[in-house]
Amino acid sequence: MRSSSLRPVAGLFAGLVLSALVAAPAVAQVPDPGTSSFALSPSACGAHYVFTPVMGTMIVSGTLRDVDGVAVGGHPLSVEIRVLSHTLAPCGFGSHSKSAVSHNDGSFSIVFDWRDMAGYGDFDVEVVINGIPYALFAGHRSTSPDLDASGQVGVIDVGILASGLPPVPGAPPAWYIDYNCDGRFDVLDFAIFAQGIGVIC
Ligand SMILES: [Ca+2]
Repeated sequence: MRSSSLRPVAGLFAGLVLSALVAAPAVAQVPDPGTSSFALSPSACGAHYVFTPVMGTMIVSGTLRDVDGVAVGGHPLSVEIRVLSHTLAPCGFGSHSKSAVSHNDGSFSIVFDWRDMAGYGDFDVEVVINGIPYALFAGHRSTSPDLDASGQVGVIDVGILASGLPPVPGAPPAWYIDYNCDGRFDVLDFAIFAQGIGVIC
């Protein structure tokens, strides 16, 4: 008696499940690390980035694709900068973590500039999707005129600059004061350093 009264309900439930399955939209596309592609823009100095108010950007770009190689649009992702050493820090309103949403063709592009990279030091860049690391660019470093990452260029930065000078003439300077990456410190590097003087970020 009881089971027969449940039968119509069970049938109705099965019907609802079936219609839901038939009417269900396609499963949301999930970016696949194997088919998606990621790139880090090269700097003028290779893995050594220089950020000043008038020069220096770092672009992390790529295309998200699902396991079948189909572009995944409208998907959120973030790019994280992992600071490994020294004073590297966000400048002013900048950030070491930036987010984007992939375009319809799966592409995305995130730009870091001088407001995001004060100080100097080594860092890795990681692309994170759904909390999972999808790409890692390791072994990079950056420098700026604001060597102590205080938000402005002052006497402490000049002191750090001086500490990076070569111990003997002709020897290479510390990498973080060789702003134009030519292996020596001269007036050209100081001119780049001076771009940060008077600029508060
Ligand atoms: Ca130089």
